[in-house]
Amino acid sequence: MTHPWIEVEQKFVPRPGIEDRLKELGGTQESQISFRDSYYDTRELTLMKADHWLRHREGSGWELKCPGAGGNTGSHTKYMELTAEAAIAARLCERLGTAGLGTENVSEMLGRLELQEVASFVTERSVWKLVLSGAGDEGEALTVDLDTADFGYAVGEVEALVREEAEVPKALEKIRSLSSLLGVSQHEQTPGKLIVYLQRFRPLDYQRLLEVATGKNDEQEESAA
Ligand code: V4E
Repeated sequence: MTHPWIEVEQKFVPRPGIEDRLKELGGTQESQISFRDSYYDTRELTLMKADHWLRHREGSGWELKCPGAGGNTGSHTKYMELTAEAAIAARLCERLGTAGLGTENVSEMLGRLELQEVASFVTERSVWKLVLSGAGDEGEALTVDLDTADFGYAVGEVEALVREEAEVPKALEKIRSLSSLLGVSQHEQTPGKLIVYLQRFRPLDYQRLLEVATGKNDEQEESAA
């Protein structure tokens, strides 16, 4: 089986003139696309609380993002992206403690696992590709996505997709270099579209996620003490 992709990324607030800056740095606009994402979870947000994000993207299908080895720290994040339905189904059963559903079709599993739509929104995305000169491996471009969600939130993302954990440090280095050239601070922690959607439209769910994140931090601090 092919390894799933590991997505390494840093989000940022797009400043005015960002597209001119991307052009100056040799970037090219690859496409302008629009898609609807619908996120699913149990009523108790069992998946999101465990940092698992199940969505259906119109035109691409099902995707499950889960933490990569070593977890996520600092301003950048690193997630494993599962797109094969059999792999998604197996991970969902593992997380939700069920087995023998008799199907690997994710749409069919929703009802049986009591997964319901938590958020749904359309994104207008401008996709840019850029190869950093002097980075050694000229062939591997970074992607910069400039997104605007239909509920009025704009966010940018510098992203690299790699196959192996060993490739992550280099990807991170490139992301940091490009972010710095774009005037993005290494410490900038910009929320993604879903988090802002929950904050605005499902404040109680947002609060529950925040409590889990804070609880985790407390535990980490306690174990480090
Ligand atoms: C991983 C994750 C979420 C799922 C959405 O991921 P995201 O990268 O925001 O999707 P998108 O559409 O912008 O990019 P694409 O997949 O097309 O490249 S929602 C939240 N997280 C992780 C996370 C977290 N646990 N806590 C906080 C404060 N932010 C993010």
